[in-house]
Amino acid sequence: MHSAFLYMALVWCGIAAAQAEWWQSALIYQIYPRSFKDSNGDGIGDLNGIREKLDYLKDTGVDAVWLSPIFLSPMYDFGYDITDYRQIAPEYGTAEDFENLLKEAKDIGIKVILDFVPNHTGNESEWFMRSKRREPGYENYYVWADGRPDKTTYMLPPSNWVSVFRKSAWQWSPERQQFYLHQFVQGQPDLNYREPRVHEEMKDVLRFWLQKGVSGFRVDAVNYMYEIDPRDFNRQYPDEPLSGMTLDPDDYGYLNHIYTKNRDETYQVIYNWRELLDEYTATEPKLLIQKPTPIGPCSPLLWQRQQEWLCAFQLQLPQRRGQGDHC
Ligand SMILES: [Ca+2]
Ligand SMILES: [Ca+2]
Repeated sequence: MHSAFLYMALVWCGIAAAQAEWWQSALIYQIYPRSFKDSNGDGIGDLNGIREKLDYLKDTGVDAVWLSPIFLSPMYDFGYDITDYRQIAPEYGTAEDFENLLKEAKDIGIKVILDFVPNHTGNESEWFMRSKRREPGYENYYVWADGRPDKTTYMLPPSNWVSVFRKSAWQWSPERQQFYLHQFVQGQPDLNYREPRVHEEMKDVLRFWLQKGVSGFRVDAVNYMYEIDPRDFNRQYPDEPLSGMTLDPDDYGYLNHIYTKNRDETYQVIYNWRELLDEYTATEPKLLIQKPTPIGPCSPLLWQRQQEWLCAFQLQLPQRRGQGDHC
């Protein structure tokens, strides 16, 4: 999930901490790189364009910039379908351009936060290609399932699950002869967080960017990471119940999403990521933040260690005139 507009988020925290963290008084400005500033005249905003505007951002009072995805992507979903989590999209620049942006931002006291998209990759990802081919070690990187048989040989989707962007959340792979799950667009296969290797891969991604010196991550669609465990349902994915809210079976609101979002297993993953980020706090505490959340349609959360607990803080978003709750 993402918002297509830019906005400023004023971070606040209602818990009295022994020492205030930097984000408790920070002005964080979201930048969608494609539309922010084009530095080379090709019509596409880019990293050098952001770098050129750093002084302006500083003058505006910005303490940190959160960059919407800057990674290699076919752009089926505005860059949230990522082919390679470590590679900069060429239209945005190079790895060196990012290093220069990060350095110059730090030099003038602006922190850089990256978008982190853990629920799915793009379908051009090498991981997905390998998983489609059932390469050893990659077989279970994604949520794969056999189809349900009907009266003919035609295979029906494994369950009635509906994508956030309408129609079945399952897509047939002729190569693998199974369906894969995509909670968002077809080109965004869901990673399988019941596969331990996926956890390690994603932690390596976080380490890669932390070692470069980013100040944290905004986590995308975190409450979609886990689906129900099919081992609890005879190794099948069960249908979700009808919501009664609409008669359109292709509409996401047609079902109550009791098996596809807000699963309790998610919290342990967040704990693990928070621990990982805390290994990189020698120079500054790192930010881990998300929106929207299971507890409300417009309640961004910020996770930090508070003694032994993982605390959630609501952030307050200024609303544009005439606009209701919009995440
Ligand atoms: Ca450009
Ligand atoms: Ca998922």
